[in-house]
Amino acid sequence: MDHLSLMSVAIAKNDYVSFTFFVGTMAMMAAAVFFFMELSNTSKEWRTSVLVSGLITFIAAVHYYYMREYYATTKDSPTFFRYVDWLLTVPLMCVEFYLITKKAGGTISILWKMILASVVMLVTGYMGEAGLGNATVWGTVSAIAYFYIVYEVWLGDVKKLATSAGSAVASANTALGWFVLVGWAIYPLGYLIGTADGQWYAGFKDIGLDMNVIYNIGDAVNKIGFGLVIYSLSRKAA
Ligand SMILES: *C/C=C(C)/C=C/C=C(C)/C=C/C1=C(C)CCCC1(C)C
Repeated sequence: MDHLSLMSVAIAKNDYVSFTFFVGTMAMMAAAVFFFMELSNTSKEWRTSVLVSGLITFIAAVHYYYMREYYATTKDSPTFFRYVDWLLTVPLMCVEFYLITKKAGGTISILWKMILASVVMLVTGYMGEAGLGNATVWGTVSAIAYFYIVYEVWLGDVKKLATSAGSAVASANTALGWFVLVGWAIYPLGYLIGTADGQWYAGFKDIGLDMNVIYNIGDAVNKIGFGLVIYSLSRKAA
């Protein structure tokens, strides 16, 4: 059999983009159901955090459903859906940092700084990917905003608050910090591949690296993994 038939859509065996869109849709759906179902046996103080994990994966599941369809019919990157998804889910991840540090005095102003930085990171990334100007320039601006978020989580206000909250919160912040430092760094790699035409590193595309596959792996790691860290914190610190 050459194809996996799926409604009207077929996935060729070596079509990793379609395959990861499909698996991504299922994984996000399953994760959302899991987080929502676990709400009823989550202690009250952690319920909002687990709820937000459910929302992040639910929003992603809906976008993956459309991205899969868009790619299957056009064979184009679903850049618009991708960035709408991120514009909704990345600020919600900033809300997670706020929620876990709130007990140690986390403020709305820190939350807004994080959200603002994430919006700058994503809007400039969209400009670069959509071809609205120089991709290297937009990518650089986006990376500066990204490093600001890394700074906040590892050395700035978020870090200080998490440390003063002690044990469980501090270790959760460190775990989430690794997602931001390593997990989120997957995305600029996808961006470089996606905007590689005419650049010195264009050859990386020839060895089979694909922007959408990289983004899909990044989303699975960061949305589901991040949610599971929050979930396990909610069990330990109950
Ligand atoms: C669930 C979605 C997540 C966690 C998305 C995160 C996206 C990024 C960290 C994107 C970062 C980018 C750069 C740092 C530079 C190039 C452009 C971007 C937008 C891909």
